[in-house]
Amino acid sequence: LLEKNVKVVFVLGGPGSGKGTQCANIVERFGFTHLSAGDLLRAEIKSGSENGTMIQNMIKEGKIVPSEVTIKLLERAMLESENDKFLIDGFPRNEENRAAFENVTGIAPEFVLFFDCAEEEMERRLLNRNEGRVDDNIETIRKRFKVFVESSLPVIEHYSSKGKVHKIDAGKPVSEVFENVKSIFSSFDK
Ligand code: UP5
Ligand code: MG
Repeated sequence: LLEKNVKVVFVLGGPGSGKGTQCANIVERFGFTHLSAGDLLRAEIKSGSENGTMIQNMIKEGKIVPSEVTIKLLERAMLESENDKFLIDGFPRNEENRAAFENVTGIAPEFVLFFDCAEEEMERRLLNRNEGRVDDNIETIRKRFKVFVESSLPVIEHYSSKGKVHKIDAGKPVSEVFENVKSIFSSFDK
């Protein structure tokens, strides 16, 4: 991976803050490859992997899957890709994820996007999504919010202290959020 000279942007924010939605726009406009850690874990469940049941149980409880599992999936996806720039969406989710990724891959992110959104708005979005996700019910949503505040916000604070975080108001309509996202990527590309 180091030989590929890979560039990584972490896309972070609470459940339903719009990470996946905005990543799709960034891919189209800026040529990144989108790697959603949650999507990779859900694909791993579907593939019938030996870890599938464990992953499914953790997602249902809103808990964070052991980092070696997630990192392996991310590494594999980056190695298989022809691209050299990646949006890593929804990872790292805790300090252990963060340290393990940096140790195992040797990669530090170029910067971090933080989609900041009120819980009431995120809850509304998740309850309206209707994609059949096992974690889109009010009990699990509450657990996901708690894990986000307790475990994931410290990761954002870590990168913030290094001056790497671009915080975006994600409570606005999709197109307005993307205007702000665009200005960050445009100045980065130069
Ligand atoms: N929507 C989006 N933007 C909108 C806007 N500006 N205005 C109005 N509506 C908007 O959006 C959610 C919904 O809102 C959609 O219907 C969308 O149309 C609408 P989306 O873009 O999907 O938001 P996103 O932030 O991607 O929400 P998601 O639910 O995917 O976030 P999570 O972080 O909760 O989910 P993820 O898939 O990353 O993780 C799921 C679980 O997997 C975790 O809880 C955990 O158990 C496990 N996991 C790990 O263990 N480790 C990992 O590294 C990653 C995941
Ligand atoms: Mg998502």
